[in-house]
Amino acid sequence: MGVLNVTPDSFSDGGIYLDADRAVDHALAMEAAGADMIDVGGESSRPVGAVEIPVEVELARVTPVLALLGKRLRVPISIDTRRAEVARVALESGAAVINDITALQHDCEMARLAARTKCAVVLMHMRGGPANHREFARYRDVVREVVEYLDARARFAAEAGVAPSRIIVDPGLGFAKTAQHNLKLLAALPDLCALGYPVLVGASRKSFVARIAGASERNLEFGTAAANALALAAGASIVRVHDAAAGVAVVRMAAAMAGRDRRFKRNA
Ligand code: PMM
Repeated sequence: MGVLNVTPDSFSDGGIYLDADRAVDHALAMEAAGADMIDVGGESSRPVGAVEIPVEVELARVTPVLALLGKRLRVPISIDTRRAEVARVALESGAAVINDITALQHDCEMARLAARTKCAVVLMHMRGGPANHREFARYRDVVREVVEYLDARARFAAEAGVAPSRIIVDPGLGFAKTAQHNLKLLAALPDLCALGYPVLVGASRKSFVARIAGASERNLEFGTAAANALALAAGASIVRVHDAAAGVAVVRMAAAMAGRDRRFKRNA
């Protein structure tokens, strides 16, 4: 999943793709690099000081990009939003996935929309909101609490009419989590996979990667690649990345090592 943040203030790529034509070029380049899905977001979830924007602003950022992408992109589009109004417009422009970092909790219309349109839904774990989640990074047992939360949110989605086969879960690395919490969750991904839904992991360029691997561009990219490779080996199905070419190389290598590349079957 290649990330397309159409925001002035996102953590790692804020401001770069606010211009719709540049955003579209970047999405097409990620597709050409092998990305299987493009995640379009118009609201920053930047850890410090993320400012709540009106829904009109979010719509004004993503609508032109979605309109252009709908005609040109072959891979599915995912819309990264907490708001049903934004998701509805995106789905009408051809998006196939709602990526909701509040796991359908922020907007009570979201579950109904997902059920009605039969789109896929990413349910991510977070506590608090984009502006204040850091204050909520306290757990007795982070793995158990995240797994139980996502289990409950998936049940909620299914009860609202979302087919279980369209549900994806995400531990929400960096959202109300310290570096230690993120490491515990990455190590325990098989527990999350045991819920039976595909697992999405978003480690790309997050501050815990910078803290552990180093904050230079190169260190961030290698740190991201290492986190993604091990997440895939532990059962993750989707990695959300800013550098699609690097992400695709990691996914291909991990898939081949797991025996899923037909060209290199182990017993061939
Ligand atoms: N991270 C960010 C934004 N959206 N969505 C999902 N499902 N999982 C994530 O980990 C996630 C997300 C924040 O990262 P960015 O601002 O660098 O895109």
